[in-house]
Amino acid sequence: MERVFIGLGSNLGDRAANLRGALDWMRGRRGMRIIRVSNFLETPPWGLTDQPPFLNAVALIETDIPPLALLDSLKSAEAQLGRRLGERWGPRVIDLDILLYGDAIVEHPRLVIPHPQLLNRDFVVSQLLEVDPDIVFPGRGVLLRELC
Ligand code: A4P
Ligand code: MG
Repeated sequence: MERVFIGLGSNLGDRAANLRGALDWMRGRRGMRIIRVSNFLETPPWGLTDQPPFLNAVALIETDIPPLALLDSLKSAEAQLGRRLGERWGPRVIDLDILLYGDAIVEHPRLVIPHPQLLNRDFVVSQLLEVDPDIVFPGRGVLLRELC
């Protein structure tokens, strides 16, 4: 089993219900177990700033689903939960990102882990540390909390 941190974000519709819907989806999934979930945090839009504020959360799960299969699974969850394709970084009902996957480093055309924007987004770092203050950042051998 790998320890995987999933970033959840929503800025359309009933944002809290959307995050809860995604967590319920994970709970019902074979090969996936939720260990801990951060608080839901309202954050100003990052990247494309002309859009509504987000509600963000981070979940720590244990899973034996390999990284690319997990990505496909999360993408299908997004579609089931009502996400329509939109512009990059634009408003969305639900966004599910793989932030960290154990200590794996993945550089694939469809998947980059650690998530490329992770260290640029303070709210992601603080929610990761809320869920586990002792995360070691893959590849660097340092504690995440010492990187910020
Ligand atoms: N992809 C590559 N690596 C990953 C990964 N680690 N996890 C690829 C998930 N997906 C990954 O993602 C586009 C493609 O990225 C996927 O098909 C996958 O192959 P997407 O979710 O369809 O589109 P996106 O989310 O608009 O793009 P991107 O680059 O994933 O953006 P982010 O980083 O998800 O940013 N502001 C606040 N306050 N809170 C937010 O949550 N989120 C975004 C989206 C922008 N601003 C935000 C927030
Ligand atoms: Mg995304």
